[in-house]
Amino acid sequence: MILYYAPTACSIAPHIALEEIGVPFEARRIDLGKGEQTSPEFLAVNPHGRVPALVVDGETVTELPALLAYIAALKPEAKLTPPPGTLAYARCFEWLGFLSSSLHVAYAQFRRPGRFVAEGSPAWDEVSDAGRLNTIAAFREVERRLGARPDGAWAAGDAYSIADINLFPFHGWAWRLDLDMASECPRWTALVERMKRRPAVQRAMAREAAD
Ligand SMILES: N[C@@H](CCC(=O)N[C@@H](CS)C(=O)NCC(=O)O)C(=O)O
Repeated sequence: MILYYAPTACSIAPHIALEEIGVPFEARRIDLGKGEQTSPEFLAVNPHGRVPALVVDGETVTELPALLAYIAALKPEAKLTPPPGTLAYARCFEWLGFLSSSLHVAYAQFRRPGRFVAEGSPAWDEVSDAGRLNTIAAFREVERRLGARPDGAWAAGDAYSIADINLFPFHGWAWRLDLDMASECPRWTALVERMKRRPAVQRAMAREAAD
């Protein structure tokens, strides 16, 4: 398997998940700042021009929820999803859906308004500013949802899961929002700090920092 990732991007989520299950994989870095996601070489892998992309048996799989669910299912013993049929299982996929369809899209509106309005449009700044507020609202919604969990719990239940892994990268983007995460999102911050103590998380972070 080959994981295409970019440092500081959402692709650290499948990177962590692959480290958690301990299967062999190759990590290939894409420099978004240099526009490598639109290079002919990468577009041949993912014509959508985004990371993460996971190549399995010559086929490319994209979209965080699909990648995380796929990786978790590769090694059920790692228990990266709650048992199917439980409420925790529903919560886990509720997180993946919310993060993908609401938080990530709001952040894209903030940072990449070109996905919403034409380049040079007079609405550019207004769209981006509204995207920032939408992202802050989504961050507060994450904290509210985590606050409904008992102290010390993970996002989807008593056990660590791909829901926590999916929450990880977005927390790191808060500095761009000018949001003080320690005071605004203390539960999310504590969850991320707990994750950083996991060897798999440390391995993924170290690889992305070193490459
Ligand atoms: N819906 C996609 C979103 C992927 C995405 O937007 N990735 C960003 C990095 S976090 C990216 O590749 N951006 C490059 C670009 O927009 O040019 C997913 O869930 O994987």
